[in-house]
Amino acid sequence: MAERPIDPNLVAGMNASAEAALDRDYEMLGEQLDRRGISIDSVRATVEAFGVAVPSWGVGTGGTRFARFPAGGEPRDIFDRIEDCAVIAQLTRATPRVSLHIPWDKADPQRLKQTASRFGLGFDAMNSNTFSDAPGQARSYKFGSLSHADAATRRQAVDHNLECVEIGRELGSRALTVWIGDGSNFPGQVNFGKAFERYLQSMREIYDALPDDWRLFIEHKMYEPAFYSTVVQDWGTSYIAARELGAKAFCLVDLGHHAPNVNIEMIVSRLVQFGKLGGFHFNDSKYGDDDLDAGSIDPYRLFLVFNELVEAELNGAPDFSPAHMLDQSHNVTDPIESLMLSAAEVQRAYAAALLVDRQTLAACQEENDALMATQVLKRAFRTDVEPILASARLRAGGAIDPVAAYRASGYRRKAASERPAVASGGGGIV
Ligand SMILES: [Mn+2]
Repeated sequence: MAERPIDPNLVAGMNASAEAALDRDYEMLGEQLDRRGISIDSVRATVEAFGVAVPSWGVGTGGTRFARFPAGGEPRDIFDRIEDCAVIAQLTRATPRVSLHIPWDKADPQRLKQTASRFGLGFDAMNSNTFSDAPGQARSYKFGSLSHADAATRRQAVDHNLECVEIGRELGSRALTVWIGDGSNFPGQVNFGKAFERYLQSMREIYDALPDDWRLFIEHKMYEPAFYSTVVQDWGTSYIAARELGAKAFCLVDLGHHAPNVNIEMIVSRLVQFGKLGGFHFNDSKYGDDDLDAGSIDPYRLFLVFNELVEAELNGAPDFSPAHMLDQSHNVTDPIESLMLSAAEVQRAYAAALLVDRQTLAACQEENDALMATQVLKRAFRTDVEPILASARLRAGGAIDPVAAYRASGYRRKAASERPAVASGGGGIV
């Protein structure tokens, strides 16, 4: 039995007092769905099997370019971070894996493995960092890394990614997400073509060293840390790079990395169609471009993305096995609470997308009935699937109300007394 950081008796007691009401809500929703020809139990089973990875860096307090306001009980190292992730997994039962960022999370791989498995957690994609300088590093990434004009700097950045793969192999990870901050702040600063060619060359070296059963994720980002141009600016560039590299390279869609009005669900559809959708970083915009809790601003868009994913699942799309990860930062909330609710938001979008009447939708599309087609989607989106999510959590040993259980547990207060505050006054957004 995995170690549980929150007292299971407390969770069981709170669940017991909420269970009768949940049962009634579940039954009523079940009746409603039954009339629509949907089995609530099968939707719940699908939701139960769904997992989203938690980013290790997400459990610390982030910040903005102005300042960071660290809260009490912040994790001091990767082992504290894993314990915080275990709280999220225990109460939500939706986050079975942790995604590590190197070098921030660098530690003895055996100890990392032991700590994670003590809590019943696994490791998701490894994340490289060549967007900031590590202490003692020979060459600076101030002017880029994989696309840097200087060959020795590119070499160092490639080697760092190879090291991430090596660490990941020991941990049982099967994917590498390559993070870069390469780009320019001024017109003329960088030659676009040369920079992209250098990036591709560096990525080929990383790709060639990848184990056969690994996937390489390329994440596009149009804004920050370079503000005029970024080397992997958009999904088109990401797709070109993934296609150039080969069958193990895929595009990663971070919901925050798009201009306003961009149709993200259509990008998802395109990538699915051509077998290059690697996975997601879920978040929402309006805290930076990509750091707000998933579903905070535009839950309908999150639903529309999952609508495409369910469609792809049902159609048996080729090479379709997207990785689901959260990638957000927390400035004014407790990161554990934010991550628990974000995991639930992602599950909610998935559950609602499973309710779409696809036969009627296809018929509306054939008949050019725009109004009814969009109503089919709205009907699924408007259905309150909370009883399905809560029931899935309860059956899997989680909490009917994860935030209430977390607050009642006093975990943060206890952590604050055990973990001395980390002094920091600078910006800390990632
Ligand atoms: Mn991201």
